[in-house]
This record gives sequence, C-alpha cells and structure tokens, in this order.
Amino acid sequence: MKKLIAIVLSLMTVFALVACAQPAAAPAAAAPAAGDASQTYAIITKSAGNPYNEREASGFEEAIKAAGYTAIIKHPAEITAEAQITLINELVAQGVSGIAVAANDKDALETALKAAMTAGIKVVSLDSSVNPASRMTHINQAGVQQVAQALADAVLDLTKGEGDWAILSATSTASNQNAWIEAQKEIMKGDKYSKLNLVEVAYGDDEYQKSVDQTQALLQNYPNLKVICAPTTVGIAAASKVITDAGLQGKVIVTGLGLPSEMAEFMGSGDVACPYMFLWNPIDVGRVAAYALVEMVNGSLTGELGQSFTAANGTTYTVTEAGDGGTEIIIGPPFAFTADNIAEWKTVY
Ligand code: RAM
Repeated sequence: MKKLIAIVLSLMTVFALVACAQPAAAPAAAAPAAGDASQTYAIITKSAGNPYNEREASGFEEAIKAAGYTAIIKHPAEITAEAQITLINELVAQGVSGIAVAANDKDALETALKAAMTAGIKVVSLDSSVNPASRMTHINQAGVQQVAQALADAVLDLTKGEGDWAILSATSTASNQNAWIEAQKEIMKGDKYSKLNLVEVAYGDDEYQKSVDQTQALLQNYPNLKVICAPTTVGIAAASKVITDAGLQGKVIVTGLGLPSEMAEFMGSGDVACPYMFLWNPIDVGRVAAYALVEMVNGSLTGELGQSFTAANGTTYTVTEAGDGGTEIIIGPPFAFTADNIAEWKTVY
C-alpha cells in the first residue's frame, strides 16, 4: 500500500512539473496546430442590443467552435469607435489569434488595428468596413452596387416613379450604410429617377427609440413623403412600427434592409407598412469572417487580391477588389423578402 501511495505521489509531482513547464500563453504570432483550443478568435460587432449583430456573432462563434477553437464575442455598449478601440486594445493585450470587427467608423480604428496586426494578430472587418490600411481583407455581405441598385429600384417602384422620399440610416459614420447611400444617390442621378426628390437622410443611430423619433420627424416635416428607405434593420423595423401605429399603411411605404424575424409583422398582402425589403443571411456573414481568420492563421490566406480558399462549409471564397482600394470577399447578392416568402424566412433569422 505504502509503495502504491509513493508511486501515485511521484506521478503527481511529474504531472505538476510538466504542467508548470507549459508557457502561460502562446505568443500572438505563433500558429498552433489546427483544432488547438488555445487559438482564440474575437468578433466585435457594432453595438449591443441589435438582433442583427447577435445573429452575425452567433455564426462566427459556431464556425470557430466547430473548428475546435475558442470564440470571444464583444458587443460594445455604445455604437461608437471609442468603445471598439477599448475592446481592440484589450484583445491585443490578451494575445488573441484573430479579430473580426464591424466598424463604427472607417478610419478611427486604424491605430488600434495596426497595433494588432503588428503583434501578429490577423484582422478582418465584416459588415461595415475599416479602411484598407486597417485590415487584411473585408467580409462583405453583398456587393455595394447590388445593394444600392436594389434599393434605388425599390424606391422608384414604390413611389410609382415620382415624389418625395427619405432615407433613415444608422449612424452618420457607418461605412456600410454610407457606401450604400452614396452608391444609391449616384445610381439615382440617372434619367429614370429624375422625378424623385430625396428630402433628407436622417440618422437613428441603430437605436430603436431614436429611429422611431426620426421617423416621426420625417412624417411631420414632409407631408408629401411617399417612401422611407432604411438601409438598417433597426431603422426599417422602427419606421414600419410608426407607420403601422399611425394607420398610414399604403400611404407612406417603408423599404430597405430588414431582418425577416423583425419585419414579418409589418409585411404580407394588402396594405402593409412594408411590401418588400432585402437582406442576406447575417449568420453567414459571421461564419465567413471566422473561416477567413482561421485560414489566415493556419493557411496561407493574406487577403491579397486574387487569392481563394475553400472553407469548412465546402464553399470556395475569392478575394476581390473593393471599392475603397482594398480587398474584400463578397458573400452573395442581396435577397428580396416579400409577402410570398416572409413566413418561410421569419424563423430562420
Ligand atoms: C443594421 C446594422 C448592420 C447592417 C444591417 C443591414 O443591423 O447597421 O450593420 O448591415 O442593419
């Protein structure tokens, strides 16, 4: 018995010594073997309390976990660049392997993200891009031109070709909304849109109540308003609620980019607040960001133009040229949700 206890004790000592010999944390630049749980990948969304951002983060987390790694999800309390910089600095100090960020400002994250890349951390933006110097590539849900064209044609159709319309956006510094709005304005310089009058671009900051207030102000200030186009899931839901509560369905029409689960109650046949709108799968946006970061850490992806890789879902993604001079990976075209398919999609995302 004594002998057995002695053996057990000496084995415990050996295990303890081996455990102590392990480094406390792997250096950030090191690339451990695939499936090594010490690889940690973080996603920073635009802000807390937005179901779109939660879907995006859930796709990221799912793909990172499926690959055997650790996922960190950060939803900043405020929809600001400052809140995101604090989180980036913390993640750099922690020595994570990769960071995906949906930017609240194109340029303001540059110093923090450059410091991350210098420390060997792989960096991509998703959903809302940072400038090319601040990222290795951008994961774009859909082509900017495609989104802008869909929105321009929806405004043309829903106004029946003439009259006042307004945009209800997210924050004034959001690079995704700003890119869509700029491209939409450019498209709408064309002849067929010449009888349309954009009265205002309002900003609800992706906050529900502020978006409600902004919608009410638009209704008050522009009595002939025909269409509100909201390229934000928070804005389109808030505007649709205001129109429905005011009984203005069929008189002021809402369209834009919406989450089916939030918009189903405002869609359908007859006079509804929103006859149709567009989006993509936000869960996929998070997944593809995760795939790209994992490939950057463990494979040869650097985000350079022309590269491609096949992800764990079997899809091959290609790095293409982005409109801002950097590169991006485009996931697919925007999808239209109508009275005919909204019931089918409202439970998906
Ligand atoms: C909001 C966010 C997000 C955008 C969608 C369409 O949830 O602003 O960045 O992609 O709308």
